[in-house]
Amino acid sequence: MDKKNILVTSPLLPDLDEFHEMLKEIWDSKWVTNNGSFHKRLEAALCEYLKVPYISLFTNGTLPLITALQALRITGEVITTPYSFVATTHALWWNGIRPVFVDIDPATGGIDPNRIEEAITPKTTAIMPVHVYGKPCRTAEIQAIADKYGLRVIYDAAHAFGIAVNGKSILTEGDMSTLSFHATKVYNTLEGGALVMHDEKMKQRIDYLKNFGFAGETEVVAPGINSKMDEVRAAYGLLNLRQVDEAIEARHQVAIRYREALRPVEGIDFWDDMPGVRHNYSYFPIFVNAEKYGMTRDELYFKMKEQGILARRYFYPLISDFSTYRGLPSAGHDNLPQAHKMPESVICLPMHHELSGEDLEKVINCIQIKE
Ligand code: T4K
Repeated sequence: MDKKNILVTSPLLPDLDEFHEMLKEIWDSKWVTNNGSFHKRLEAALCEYLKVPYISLFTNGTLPLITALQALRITGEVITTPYSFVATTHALWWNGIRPVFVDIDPATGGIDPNRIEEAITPKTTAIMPVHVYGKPCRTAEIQAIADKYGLRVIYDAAHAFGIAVNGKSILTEGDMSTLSFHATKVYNTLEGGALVMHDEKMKQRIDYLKNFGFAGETEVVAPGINSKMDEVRAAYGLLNLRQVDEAIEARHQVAIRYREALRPVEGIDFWDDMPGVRHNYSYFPIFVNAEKYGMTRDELYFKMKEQGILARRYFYPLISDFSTYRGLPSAGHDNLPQAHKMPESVICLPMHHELSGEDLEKVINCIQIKE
């Protein structure tokens, strides 16, 4: 049944024959995990591709968040955005940190720097913004506040693979940035993720932390965790890196067509590319203005579903509305007026490298014909 549906995304898969060859190499070596040769090769290749000084591979995109907080010894309260995938806030909770939600900037979907200072208390130790949909946050303003109050900045850059602003990788902002290489991302290693840092000492510390804190056969230097990427996924990642530019360009063409077709549709808003930014087109969110469009977001969403178009309402509900976080003082609606609007109007349209022209037009027609 899924075959007939138009899915929101589709994983970028390496050529199976090439993957078999790499698997053969792994089988022959009998070295399947724990910093093997494919792991080392992928770290080096990603540093070069992403133009970042140091990277550490992980088993998914959640553990780098948890580990970065551990590595920087973040405690107390952390200022963050409620408009993200729930893993962002969970990472704080798993470290015994109280999330403090701050409203978002509707122009980027990211945290509003103008609202950060009023949320700082003597317990605040860090800021954890998200480049949601890969759209860069207002990083200079965030850093200026962090510098003024002596706070750390950890970016959840799960969506920001390959994003650069005026030629500089967005992943070099703040103290550290995390990536997700989940199957649904622009670049994937099935499951996987990474942490990007500025110096070798921190890279070493992270490498210890993701391997139980082992700093040698008999020495444990920290209460680490096991979040190492294995050789099979590292090999898969090396192959996918060869084709990711092509995949991003295919997504770019989809974005061009969506924008061209949907610009005249009253009540449907979307973002254009930002000047000087290399985007990755990981998501294509549209925002439905029910009054102008004549249908609510959910009416459109369910109409699409009936037609087999499985778009997604990322990120609805807002994290601060989940029962786990609803009781926090910063979760109140009055504190987050903008953040409450976005999840009520957003639909992420199907967006991936192999979306066919026919499927693309079917999605567009469904939105253009309002009945
Ligand atoms: N921070 C942020 C800002 C994040 O967005 C995420 C993850 C994280 C941190 C944590 O990173 P990870 O620990 O996950 O690496 C998906 C992903 O599971 C999740 O990685 C992602 N964000 C989130 C935004 O979306 P679901 O529950 O929506 O995925 P699911 O299974 O419904 O898949 C969506 C669509 O993708 C399907 O309708 C079809 C397609 N699909 C999916 C899979 C898994 C495929 O075609 N093949 C597949 O194998 O969460």
